[in-house]
Amino acid sequence: MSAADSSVAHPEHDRSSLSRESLKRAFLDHLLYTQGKSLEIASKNDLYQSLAHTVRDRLVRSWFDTSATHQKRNARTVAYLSAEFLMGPYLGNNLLSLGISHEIRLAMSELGLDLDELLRQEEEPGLGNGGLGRLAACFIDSLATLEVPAIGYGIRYEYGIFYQTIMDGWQVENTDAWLRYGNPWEIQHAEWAVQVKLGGHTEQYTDDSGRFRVRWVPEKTVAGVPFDSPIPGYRVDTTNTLRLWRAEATEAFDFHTFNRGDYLGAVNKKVTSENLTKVLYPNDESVQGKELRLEQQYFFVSCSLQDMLRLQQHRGQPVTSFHKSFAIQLNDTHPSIGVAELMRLLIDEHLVPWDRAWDITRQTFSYTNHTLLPEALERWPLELFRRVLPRHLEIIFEINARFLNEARIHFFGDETRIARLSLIDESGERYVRMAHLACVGSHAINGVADLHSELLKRDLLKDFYAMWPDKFTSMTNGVTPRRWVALSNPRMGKLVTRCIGDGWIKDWSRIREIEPYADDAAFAAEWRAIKRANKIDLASLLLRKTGIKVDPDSMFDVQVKRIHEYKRQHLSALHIAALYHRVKSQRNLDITPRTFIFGGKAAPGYMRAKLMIKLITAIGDVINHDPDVRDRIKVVFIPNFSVTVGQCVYPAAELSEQISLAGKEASGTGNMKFAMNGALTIGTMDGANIEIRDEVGEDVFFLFGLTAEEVYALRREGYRPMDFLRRDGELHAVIELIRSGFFSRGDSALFAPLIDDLLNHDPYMLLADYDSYAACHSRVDQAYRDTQAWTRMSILNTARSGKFSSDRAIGEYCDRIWKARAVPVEKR
Ligand code: CRA
Repeated sequence: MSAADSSVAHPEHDRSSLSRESLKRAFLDHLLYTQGKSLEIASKNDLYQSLAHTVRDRLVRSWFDTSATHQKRNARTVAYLSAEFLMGPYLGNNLLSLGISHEIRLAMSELGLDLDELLRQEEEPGLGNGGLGRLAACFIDSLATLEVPAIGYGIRYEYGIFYQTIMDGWQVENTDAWLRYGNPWEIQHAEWAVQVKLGGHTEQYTDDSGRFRVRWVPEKTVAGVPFDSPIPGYRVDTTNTLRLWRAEATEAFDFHTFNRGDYLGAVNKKVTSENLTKVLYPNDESVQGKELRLEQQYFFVSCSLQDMLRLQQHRGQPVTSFHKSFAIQLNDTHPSIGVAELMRLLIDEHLVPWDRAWDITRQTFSYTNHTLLPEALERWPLELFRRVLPRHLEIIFEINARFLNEARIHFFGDETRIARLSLIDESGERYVRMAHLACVGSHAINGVADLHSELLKRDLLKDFYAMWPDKFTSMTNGVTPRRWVALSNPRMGKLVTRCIGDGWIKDWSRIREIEPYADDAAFAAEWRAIKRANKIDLASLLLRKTGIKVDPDSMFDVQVKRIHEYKRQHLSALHIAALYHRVKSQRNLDITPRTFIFGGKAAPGYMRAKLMIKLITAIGDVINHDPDVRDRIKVVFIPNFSVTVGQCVYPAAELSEQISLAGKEASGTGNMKFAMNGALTIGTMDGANIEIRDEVGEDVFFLFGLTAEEVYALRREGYRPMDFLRRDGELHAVIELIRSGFFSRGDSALFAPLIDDLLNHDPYMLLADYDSYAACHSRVDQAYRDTQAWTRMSILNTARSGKFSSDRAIGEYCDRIWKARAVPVEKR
């Protein structure tokens, strides 16, 4: 029995539908009636689909008891609006929530099937780029587990984040046709479809009662169809909903074209409408300013707001108390058009007067900012915006005029500040500033870690902070201990449960209770054995995926995250090349054997990031094959890092690389997953690293590098990377080695774009931090040799990671921003 199946009784445990016999029967029924197969001829996918349906059936009862309760109680509902939900595979997590993994495993094995193999069949829905999308997934897990009424609203992309392969060391993108074999976790609700207008123009008129009104005459209308997936809380009766919208052509629209006799034209327009939700933009923290992207954002936000208004009506509540029923969180600026859309719906369609509508809107929305990077700040060229959303532009102008009047009183005579605050950037070509719309239309604004929130107040949003200091708050991110410990690391879960019970799964702060075991030799030995077993699992995955054999007794030093210059994977690459240089120049060098593991995707158009992947794989290629290294250093790049791969990586890691330039990583959440699973952090004073270090203690954290303050100071003084290079002989040699083409079969031009940039500009200050990083790694090297001390640190690290559960984060959002509470579900 795994930790996941521990003694906590699921409320439905006594139900006969969860018995092994009925699970088996239901499974065989689905195989026959849903898949149309018998056991003898079923494909692996048939088996997986049947099992998934069997499990889904067992969620349906609590799913609609949940919505019935929420409706009856008219409970304040959190609507989490996010362009991305990076859910990861559902099956394992749903089994965990229901508490039936053990029974299912037995049921399957009695049918001669292996549950693990079926779990591996699931294609994960990769509907997100990285941290932001995965955060949304952790948050809806916590909302359900905390029994808070909530709906996740997003887009049902037909193609999620691309599937990454590595060819000759380069990233190659492949389409992710995740829906190819069907998605058993969704239910389509055609009856709740809504219509979304796009383009066209507006007209003013006076209605029958003499009221001045505006009519939006769209160029086209697209239908939004909701696809719902159940989000069960862990061992509670609450099953919330993730509602993702798919774009379809509207029939009305087709008829119009048909009537003109243009059959092919109608079909073509149908295809165009459906393009809206075809593909996820694969950029993490950079915007492309593409019309389709604005349409995607508007589409899902409009669908979601119309849906909430429908629910409001269904609950028998007036639109004017919308803000009492819904707390809408904007996950970054992607859904911020919601501010203008809710205003439009209230004013144009529900005839609510402006001031009242504005009041409702502001009380409804709150905004989370996720980055300070300028290239991620969304702004739309005004003309493009007008073309897609003519009515919204008018509304934004009106919001802006009223807002700037208020600002002028606040900042009397300070017109440069007024221009900075404006929702319209008029410094050159005109743009609509989406972050400003989000700030003005929300009652709360938060950053995702304390440093990030401070920097928002000091830099990016300083004018808004000066105007409305009380709107600003900090909410440090968190991750769910269900998926990231109980499900991913069952060995550790079992050990912890044996020692302190299984309360940690729902209340991760209780993990503290293992702290005394840090000095218990037997516990430490088991802890080590578990890490080793997890490393062996990962080693076999690496062998399968890359053909590279690694030593499970070497230190697993891991950096998995999106590939980005600010995250500085190339800093690690420089250090690895330096280690190699050392090994080559000192024959008998005594080093701790290490396996450097990398994983992550580069945005397809981000050439520098793609070159960073090539640099890592190229260095690895030389090192992995050089007999002088004697296998003491291995470098592996795992292709297609995803939630599924992450579940195998975090539990096996011993050192977690969190090495962004201070002030650049808003929070990070991988850092938390590593810490919970007992990997020590080597990191800078950036994002949530700072808080991790505060919690685990400075002696359990390998700190290096400039602080954000020092980074600013150095930049102010004028940063000259060459000054740092001259001081460091080893670094100089390494850079020359790369530059000479040593790692690129003599091609000295290949890495020039990266290297020249480091020497001349180095915007992420690798050279300034290099020394400190390399010295820190020497301390890591020494520390790892003392196995007992290392294990002790690892245990303490996990024991003190209690703060980083998304349950804590969601608790804070509920108290401080959403004013939402738990509503236990009444069973029918
Ligand atoms: N890329 C930040 O960079 C943060 C997550 C979630 C990011 C991470 O440091 O942990 O958000 N920002 O808050 C982002 O997507 C648009 O900005 C991220 O995932």
